[in-house]
Amino acid sequence: MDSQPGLTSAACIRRYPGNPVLSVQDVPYEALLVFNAGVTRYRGQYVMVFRDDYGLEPSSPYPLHTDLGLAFSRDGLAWEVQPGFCFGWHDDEILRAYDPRLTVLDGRCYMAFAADTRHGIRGGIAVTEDFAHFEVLSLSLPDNRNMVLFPERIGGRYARLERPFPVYGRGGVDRFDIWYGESPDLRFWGNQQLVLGVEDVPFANDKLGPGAPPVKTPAGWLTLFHAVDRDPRRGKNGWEDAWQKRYTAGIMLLDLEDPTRVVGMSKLPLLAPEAPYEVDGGFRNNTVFPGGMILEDNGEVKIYYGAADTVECLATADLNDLIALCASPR
Ligand code: BMA
Repeated sequence: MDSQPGLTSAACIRRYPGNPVLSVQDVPYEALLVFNAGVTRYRGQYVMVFRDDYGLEPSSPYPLHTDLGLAFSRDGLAWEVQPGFCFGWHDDEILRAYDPRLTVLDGRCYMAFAADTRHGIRGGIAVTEDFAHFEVLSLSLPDNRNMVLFPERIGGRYARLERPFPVYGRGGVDRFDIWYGESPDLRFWGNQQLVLGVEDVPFANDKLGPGAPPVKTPAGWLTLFHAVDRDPRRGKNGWEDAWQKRYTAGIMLLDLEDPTRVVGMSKLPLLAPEAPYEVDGGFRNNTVFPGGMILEDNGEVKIYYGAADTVECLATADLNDLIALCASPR
């Protein structure tokens, strides 16, 4: 499949009228692009760890640095950014950490993240209780990223979704799928199994990746993912000379006891780039990248996503509508 037609968001999706919920204007230190945040509720407040790309050389469209910033909120809508980066992880080998996803488990907050290193892209898991000190528990082999940790043990083991990047084995092009892995201690990971192949998602022709950490519902683990379609005819659409990809968000339900089993998946995107802040004026337009999902007591689901790799946004939907969207068996 070379290209995809226009894609639209599901009717049940409501974009927050105050979008974006976070942009560079809200950040009291150097910031050029703030996006792809992890968001959770922890100890009575909403917490957001966001990606901040900053510094630019005049001749290049690419930011020089990436670190992670921290914001708190009482309602998940208005955010107060804390002074300074909370996770600036780099040394001679590790170039940057980015795309955090937050999971509260046994009263502590775990952060899965991607790390660019001199020897490949790796998926990491760290733990914190105060967002000032993080202990890195594991770092995968390259190339792997988009890890999300489930909020409880499954079959007695910690569980995650992940997205390795096989190249030779998948024909030398992007064809990246979502996998499941488990661990006795969050340090050693194994028993990996395929969950969802890119060929099974009608609105993707390039790659997939886990989105927000899954949310437990009576119908299964509600799971967001990003899906990419690439069209070689797309030209300049952001800061780079060409940006051929479109990132949409998909939704599926995984079996509660055996999350390697997809019990239903929407055949259409949940969220597709349509709003001005998703399709225009950003670093990489036509990109929505979900990283946080919160189920409220009244059944509202908050979905946090990076838009155009430039700002952080919020959309909401009712839990029952999201479950209904997944009703079609895969
Ligand atoms: C992916 C990641 C994301 C980013 C997306 C679109 O590979 O780097 O952080 O949002 O590309 O640029």
